Amino acid sequence: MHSWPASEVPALPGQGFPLRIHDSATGAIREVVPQDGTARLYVCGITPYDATHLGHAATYNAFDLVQRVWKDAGHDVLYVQNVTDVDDPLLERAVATGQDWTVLAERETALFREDMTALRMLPPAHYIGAVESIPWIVPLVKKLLASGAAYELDGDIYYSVDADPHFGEVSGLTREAMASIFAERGGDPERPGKKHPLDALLWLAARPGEPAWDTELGHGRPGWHIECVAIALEYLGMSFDIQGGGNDLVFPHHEMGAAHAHSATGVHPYARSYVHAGMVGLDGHKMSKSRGNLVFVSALRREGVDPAAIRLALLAHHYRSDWGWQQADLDGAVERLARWRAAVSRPDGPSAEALLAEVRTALAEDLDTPAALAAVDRWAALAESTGGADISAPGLASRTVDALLGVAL
Ligand code: 5CA
Ligand code: ZN
Repeated sequence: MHSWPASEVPALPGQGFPLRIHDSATGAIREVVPQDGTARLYVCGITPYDATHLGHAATYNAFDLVQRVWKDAGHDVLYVQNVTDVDDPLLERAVATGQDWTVLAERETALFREDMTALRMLPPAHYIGAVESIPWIVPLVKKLLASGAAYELDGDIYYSVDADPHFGEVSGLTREAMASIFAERGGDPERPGKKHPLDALLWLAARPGEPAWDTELGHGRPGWHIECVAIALEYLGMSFDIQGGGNDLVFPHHEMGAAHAHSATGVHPYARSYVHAGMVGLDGHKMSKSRGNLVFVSALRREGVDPAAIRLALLAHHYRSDWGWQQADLDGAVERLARWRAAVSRPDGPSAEALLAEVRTALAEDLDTPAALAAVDRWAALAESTGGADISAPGLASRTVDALLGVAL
């Protein structure tokens, strides 16, 4: 499917620093070293049954910054994102609201593109739907069946978690913890006939009233984890740099993905780093489509909120922390945006070279956006109080904020 338009990334003098970022598998902040100059990133995309909420936006903001830091450090970036355009929650919502599931998915995906464009998120080079990826999923599942890493159960096909000796290394969870999370997040540990309760669906035989495709695996539709593996392998290959998403995807989604991919290719690791953004909540609960406690990006835009202020509100929180959205987040961001815009609108100001270095340093160290924002605040305050004689400073400060934080002043 088509992606969305790229906003310009202004050129900055000099070069940024190598990205160091937290990896869930090792629990450490490590330097990411792209193998051949090209940094490869896969980020789990939306399931398009509702509009983009601020939690989604926060997660995509984090991975947008990853790309900006990489580009600033001189790398090309190959970015891939999926759309889970056929899956249980989408089909259930379509039935509940009497809509055609394809119409629902297309409408919400279109709105997501608009939101991402308004927020100046860099677009993926490949934006791929689950339905589009079926031709790559089928041979992968066949391979898993042939090697004994997958088995059939009443027409469905399961991945056998015992097939991968590395299973468990992404999340580091105990089997007990896995079992309880698996049940909460769409797994079916109780189903009779499974070899292991944690075994995950690769392929679902057609259910009455549900969409299905005729393939060599039979009439059915793909499971969720294999969708992302198939798309990532098609465009990035094994051992790509970062598998990203929110921390609700650590287990089972990214654990299973790593295992499916290892069993299918014999190569380890699937991704060099697994990077996870914190959950954004509202009124004490994770913002989620199923709970309905949502603040939509598109609703804020309709109310006339400047998308740059939405983005600044997200940037004020460290990407790894879980936090609760409050009106004060937006009010603070609107006020900060006005201060920054006033500062870069002056004819001259204090030199912005140190500011550029500070923002680069902060972002390269595990995307420390609160520190980056504080550096811009200090520069803006100095511009306001003492002024300065550097006529190139407002332009450089503006380009720094635009190129590295994605906020156009
Ligand atoms: N389609 C799958 C991924 S393959 C999916 O999880 N879709 S989603 O629409 O539920 O979420 C899209 C992205 O937003 C995922 O990376 C997810 O981890 C992230 N996300 C979902 N809810 C939140 C939240 N409340 N806060 C932060 N990130 C969130
Ligand atoms: Zn995914």
